[in-house]
Amino acid sequence: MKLYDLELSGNCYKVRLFLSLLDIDYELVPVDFMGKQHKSPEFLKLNPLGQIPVLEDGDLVLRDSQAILVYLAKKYGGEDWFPTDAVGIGIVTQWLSTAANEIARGPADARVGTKFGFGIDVIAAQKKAEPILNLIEQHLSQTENQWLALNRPTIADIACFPYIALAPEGGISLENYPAINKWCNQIKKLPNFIEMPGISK
Ligand SMILES: N[C@@H](CCC(=O)N[C@@H](CS)C(=O)NCC(=O)O)C(=O)O
Repeated sequence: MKLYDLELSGNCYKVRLFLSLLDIDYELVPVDFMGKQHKSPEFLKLNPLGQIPVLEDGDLVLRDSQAILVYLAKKYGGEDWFPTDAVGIGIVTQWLSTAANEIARGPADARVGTKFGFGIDVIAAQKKAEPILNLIEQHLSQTENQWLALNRPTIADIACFPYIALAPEGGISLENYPAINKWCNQIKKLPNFIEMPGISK
């Protein structure tokens, strides 16, 4: 199995983290992002969107970090990380969508704009981050929600964690979010947790 990867990318990190939690061996293929390797003709054959991460597993080539988490969970993680019942699938998937939309447009964009530029409106992204951080804080403040979904670690947590934990790099303080901080620390205690620049144990 091969993962086309960028160390500083939260989307790539969520896949690296999950591969580590599942204790799966794989080959890491670093992509020269600054050199625009992800827009090269060879890379566009793997992902016509020109984005990383991309996972190759045998004949399968898969783009999108959420899709990759689903694939890995189903193929290698049994029922634990992504259940098969309708309610479980619905509840976990609503958080995968939140990761791909509200978290991507809020804290993730604020970080990209602050750290890398790329013409992003950082103030607008910081404003968008507020309601989703408040929603997650409220959700995790309830005793029955120690985790985002099903009161246990699932790929919902893995999908949402990186760009929430990296929010301070986008100028968004997490100081007033005690339940989010507690949740981040729980994730950091999972067996085989790995770090990335900006997220340490
Ligand atoms: N929905 C995709 C988004 C992937 C994405 O935006 N990746 C960034 C790096 S973190 C990228 O490759 N950006 C280059 C571009 O969009 O042109 C995912 O979750 O994997």
